[in-house]
Amino acid sequence: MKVENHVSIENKAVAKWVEEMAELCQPDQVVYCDGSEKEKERLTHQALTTGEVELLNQEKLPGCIYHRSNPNDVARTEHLTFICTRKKDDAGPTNNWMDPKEAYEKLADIFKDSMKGRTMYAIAFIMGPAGSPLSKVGIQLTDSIYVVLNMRIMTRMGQVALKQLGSSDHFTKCLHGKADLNIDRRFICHFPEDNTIWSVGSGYGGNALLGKKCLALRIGSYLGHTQGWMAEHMLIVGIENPQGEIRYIAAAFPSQCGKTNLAMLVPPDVLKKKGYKVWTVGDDIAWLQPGPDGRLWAVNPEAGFFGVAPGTSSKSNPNALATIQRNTIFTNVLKKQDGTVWWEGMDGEPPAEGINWKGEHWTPASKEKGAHPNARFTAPISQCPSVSSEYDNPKGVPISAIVFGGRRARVAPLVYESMNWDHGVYVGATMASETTAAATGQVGVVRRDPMAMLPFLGYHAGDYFQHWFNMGSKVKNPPKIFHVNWFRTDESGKYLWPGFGENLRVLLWILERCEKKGKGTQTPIGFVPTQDALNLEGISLTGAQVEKLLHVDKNEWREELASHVEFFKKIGECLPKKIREIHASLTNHFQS
Ligand code: GTP
Ligand code: SPV
Ligand code: MN
Repeated sequence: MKVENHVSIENKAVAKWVEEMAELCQPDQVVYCDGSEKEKERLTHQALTTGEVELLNQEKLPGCIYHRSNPNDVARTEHLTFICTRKKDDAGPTNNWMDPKEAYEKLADIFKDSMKGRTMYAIAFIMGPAGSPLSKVGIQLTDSIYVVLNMRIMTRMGQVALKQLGSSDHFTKCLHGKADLNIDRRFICHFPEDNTIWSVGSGYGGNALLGKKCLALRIGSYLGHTQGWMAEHMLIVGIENPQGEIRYIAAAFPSQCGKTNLAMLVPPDVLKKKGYKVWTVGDDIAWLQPGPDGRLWAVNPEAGFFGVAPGTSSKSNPNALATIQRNTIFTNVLKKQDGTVWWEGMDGEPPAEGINWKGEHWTPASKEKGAHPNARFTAPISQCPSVSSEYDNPKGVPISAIVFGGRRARVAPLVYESMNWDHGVYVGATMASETTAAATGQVGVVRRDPMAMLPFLGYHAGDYFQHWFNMGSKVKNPPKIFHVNWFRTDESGKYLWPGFGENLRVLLWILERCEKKGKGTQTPIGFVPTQDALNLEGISLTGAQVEKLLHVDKNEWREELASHVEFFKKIGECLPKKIREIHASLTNHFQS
């Protein structure tokens, strides 16, 4: 087996592990990546020759490439994702579990000789800013150039990561292989006790870019639980007021529920004119830890966006659109005749024809969508016009408010503030959302998705809730906790709230509440803005619409609280007593 070193591998633990995995997978050669521009060019060139990626119009989209994944491999597969702890109970009732020994054997069978005729790339990467005490180093092995090219956008990769690792053997071992992309031989297995991830049979997003959901959330949440920090499915955004002060908010919404959009929000004109600005720190994942000043601090472990393309337009998310004009990888969107790209919900008329996400000729009359609903762009955060100067700060940013949210046509008001940290944890733990195309399976079904982490927890959900309670007592000035819902509808199914940039109005109320200023009415579920508390200058909403948006319907909430009990049953004995106590007290509030 040939080994190509573009970096010098002095770390013995790394070299030994790579050798063992190469022995298993039998690639023709092993290539250690350095993360350089030259390497990117070389790999892109190779992937173009095999058709793994296609070149887009280099005049209009410089540095951009296109990838079409296997049509059976276009979203995360939650039913094929496993937490492999020695004790089944440690994975908890919300995760699929496999015995580690069985999982290693089963996957080794699939990995065995699977890279014959292929190259194995070894990618050292950091999740988190270089030099941050919160950062973690991983080594990913993969037989997909598409994955390497994505990892170099999404993470700090190559030399910089090996330098940070030094001679330490503390790194997450991430083995990834496409094998034959057979869904019956697809498994995404996490071994938190061994700091190891094995993923086989998929080349898509969260299944294959192992630094993202696998390391930064599943392994991360497990490490956070043992080490006293938190790994969360949260965006991080900074709001600058006209006085030039910036406050940071972290918000957890399930997949395809608006994190990227909120993270890159463009203020509506009336607020822009007053001097409000919005800064993007992260759009998907936050690692949070108590700071020495008694506040909670957050870093974004990623260096890029793996964002949902459909629905991205100059109206909904102009910052995203500006970010993806160069050096971007487009996956499963529609490729136009002129070598540019299109998706449903983009500006202007649909193109007269193109090649759709399945590789078929497409016209607006086609039954099939042009872009897959979970089509994505991969782009460096540094290209975002609203990128925060703090995104690379090893210390992170202090968090003033935590926001939970989901897609709820009914029940949940536009915004409400929890009564205190513990009640806020309850709000997060019992949140629910309608399912989306980010994972395979039915779309539009309401499911409980605690803290938007249901598919991303690396341990028992009950212990996770307790960890949240404990973190609150570790932080002297914990952030206030809120819940938002941009997706409430009227009788005809239309969204009541205009959303997108207008969401800043809600964030401003949230920040006012953090400073004990904004006006709120107490309801049994917490504080909602008074009718006049939200700044609605320049948008046309009637008083009746605002009332509907903020309404807390007693009957709906009684039903909602009753259904929480079903969820508690699922969590079982590990459910913290405090959750039941808060449930009892909320139920009481609704007795009258
Ligand atoms: P993941 O990357 O899967 O974690 O998704 P995300 O949470 O980052 O969601 P994203 O911002 O990409 O938005 C997903 C979909 O929700 C897109 O189709 C958006 O257009 C839509 N969306 C986002 N914000 C709003 C909003 O405020 N109102 C409405 N109605 N739709 C929104
Ligand atoms: C999500 O599904 O929450 C994503 C996309 O951010 S993936 O990387 O595929 O998990
Ligand atoms: Mn996500």
